[in-house]
Amino acid sequence: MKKFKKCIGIALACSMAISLAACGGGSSSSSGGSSGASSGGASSAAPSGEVKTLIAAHTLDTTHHVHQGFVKMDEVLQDISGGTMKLDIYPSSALGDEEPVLETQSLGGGTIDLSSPSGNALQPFSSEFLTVDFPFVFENYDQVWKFYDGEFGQYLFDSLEGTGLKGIAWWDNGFRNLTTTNKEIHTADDLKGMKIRTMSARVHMANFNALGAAATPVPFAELYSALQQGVADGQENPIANIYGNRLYEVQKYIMRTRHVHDPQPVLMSQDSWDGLTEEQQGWVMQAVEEATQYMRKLSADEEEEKLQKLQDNGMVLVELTPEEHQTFVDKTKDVYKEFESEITPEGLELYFKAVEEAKK
Ligand code: EAX
Repeated sequence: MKKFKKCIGIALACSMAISLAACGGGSSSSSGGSSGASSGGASSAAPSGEVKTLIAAHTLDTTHHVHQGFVKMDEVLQDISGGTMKLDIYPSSALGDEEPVLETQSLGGGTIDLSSPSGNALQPFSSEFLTVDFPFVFENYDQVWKFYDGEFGQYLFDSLEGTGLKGIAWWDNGFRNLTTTNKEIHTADDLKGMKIRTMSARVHMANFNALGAAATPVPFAELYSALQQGVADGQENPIANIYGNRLYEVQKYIMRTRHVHDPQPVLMSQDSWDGLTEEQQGWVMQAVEEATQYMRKLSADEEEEKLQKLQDNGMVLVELTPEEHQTFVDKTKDVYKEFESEITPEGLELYFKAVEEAKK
């Protein structure tokens, strides 16, 4: 399995190198003059006068707070490095889906330096990341950021050691909500037999199967057309993603289930990181920290506004009563048990302790 994945990763790295060259990414993009500042130069620091360009990839649209986070990071990076470092940002799955992008990053070589995937895309690299998808754990952002900025967030990043990936920040995707094409959902029973698109994340799939639906994994880039063609009867995503991908054109109802919070960590290729000077590493960390504060605030601030825009565009908001909401909680309360044996005892203990702390 491992070997097989590596082959895919290498094939992807090659095809991405070609597509990057075709897009004019990498070497030709330095604003500071030299054409030598490229994605291929990760193993040595850029000589003076050259601009070190980091390639950043994500799956979201340009209105999304993840994209805006990278834009902010680029601004800060250019500013504090005196114009010697910058980002080239590839949104909307331009360089591929989250897991293949991570595979490419993990192989090094600077084809892709940075990405910000859903936390669960890291599960093939560290099974400790299965915990991030456990349903109905956090109720608000205070709890979420206390949790990820604390000991367990660091533990998850540490668990990536040796994978070729380095976690440098915890960004936000958002709390996920259910939408459907033509059926109003009030209780878990209403979901029986419905095909619900999920990410290919195993806990998400188990969650929707436990609710009586048939979890149907589809890559994010294909979600709109999958819904349009009736491949699935509904899907689940944070409000910003539903809005940014115009899912209101193919979905009628939105239920505020907030069934799981989805962290969107920022990952750097370890090889790219190791190729930076200490000073450059310091700039990257300062830039990503400023971008983190910025994007978290943007995400929270824009949620209600984007929910209103979904309704302005014809979606019907279904607010669940506490009793209705509880039916979803009850049906999924044992989902985490299916995955416990894959997580280290040390990790599980730390996880439960950190959840309790975050909710105090
Ligand atoms: O990580 O696939 C999804 O539904 C995710 O929310 C998206 O790719 C952002």
